[in-house]
Amino acid sequence: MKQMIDEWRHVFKLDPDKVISNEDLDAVCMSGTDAVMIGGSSGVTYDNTVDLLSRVRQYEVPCVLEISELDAVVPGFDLYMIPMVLNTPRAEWIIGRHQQAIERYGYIIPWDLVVPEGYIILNPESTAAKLTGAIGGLSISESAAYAQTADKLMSLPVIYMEYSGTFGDMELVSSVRRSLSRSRLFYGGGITDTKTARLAADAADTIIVGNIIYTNLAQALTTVSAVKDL
Ligand code: 1GP
Repeated sequence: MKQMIDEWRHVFKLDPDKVISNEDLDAVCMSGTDAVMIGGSSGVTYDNTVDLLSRVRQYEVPCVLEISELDAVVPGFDLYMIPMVLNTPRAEWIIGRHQQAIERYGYIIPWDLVVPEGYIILNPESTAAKLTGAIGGLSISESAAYAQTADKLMSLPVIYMEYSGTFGDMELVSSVRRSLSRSRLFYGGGITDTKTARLAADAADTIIVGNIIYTNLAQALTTVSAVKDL
């Protein structure tokens, strides 16, 4: 099951705290994207996560949960993505909450469906950066060193470069990708059209498209073919 991520080039990320009509959800799930990821930085609850999962489950597209809230972990997803923030001095976001979760729920965790993600949060204005106290203004070499720590020391299967809300520095992203040996590089943030989708897909292994789904669905849908045609 976990191997499916090696094939992903394009993922739509849906926020359980945002409203999406059945028609728009149909377009997202039938778009040809490789997976739908459910996750958000605020307002994620058990109820809104169950609701979105049950709607996406009417389609064949793989559906994975990116866990940000322990009380909103819902059974029935294909995979569970677990962010471990690399560029924060606050240990709770690297390992602390994870340790507490495992102490409480370790006996029921389906480990074969769990995929840890080494997060590098690069937009200091984003909710995730503020929440986790992410260190901003990272250079290429500092970012690559975080990524290599996750790749070579921690053997994390995924590094996620998170620019949520703004389009990132593609030179930095592609340099980080070149420094990796085994981890897959996910990129998310500010992909809004064919051009930004192609640039990001050139720099990273997998691109994540989020907010534009809610502000301009037609343009969001063009990002799928932009990547698949590369
Ligand atoms: C957010 O990386 C994703 O977690 C996607 O970012 O919402 O800016 O597309 P956007």
